[in-house]
Amino acid sequence: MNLTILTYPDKRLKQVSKNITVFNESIHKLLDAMNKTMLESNGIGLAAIQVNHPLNILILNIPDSEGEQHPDNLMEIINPVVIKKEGQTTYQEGCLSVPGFYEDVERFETVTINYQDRYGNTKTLDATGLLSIAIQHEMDHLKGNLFIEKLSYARRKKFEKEYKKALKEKNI
Ligand code: QAP
Ligand code: CO
Repeated sequence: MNLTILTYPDKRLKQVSKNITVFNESIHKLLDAMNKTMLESNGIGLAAIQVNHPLNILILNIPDSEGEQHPDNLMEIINPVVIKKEGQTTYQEGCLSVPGFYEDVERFETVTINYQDRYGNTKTLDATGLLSIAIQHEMDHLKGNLFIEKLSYARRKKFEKEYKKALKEKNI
């Protein structure tokens, strides 16, 4: 399966993703292809909608304290639902669909989610730190939202200006 990452301002990123009801081989193939695409693009998180599959699937591979990623740390999260959220934290976020732009975003400090694994088994996860931030970032994708939509008016203007300039320079 060959996947390409959609980038802003592609309207397909605004689609609302749908739940998975059948946990078959085609879902496993999509998950494996998403993992390959994420690793090749130096990502730590990817939602299926970013590769043009509007399904409630996200994957994460949070780096260790040395900044290294390990295949064992891959998380596959299907049909996530936030059941608890607490506190407040700010982190300089980026996104594979908004390449080259990073900005501070406010998130809940901790979230608890219910989700399903690739076999359809239901799980609960208590997330803190970067994992919590990444889950919230990726779950926004499932609703058709990008992190730039959470910026203040002034920072959003700064983004539009910088991003348009970068797009122009790429197309020389
Ligand atoms: C989402 O983001 C995230 O601009 C995952 O040129 C962000 O993997 C979770 C990336 C912040 C938690 C905190 C971005 C790669 C990767 C770029 C990513 C780029 C190359 C972003
Ligand atoms: Co993203």
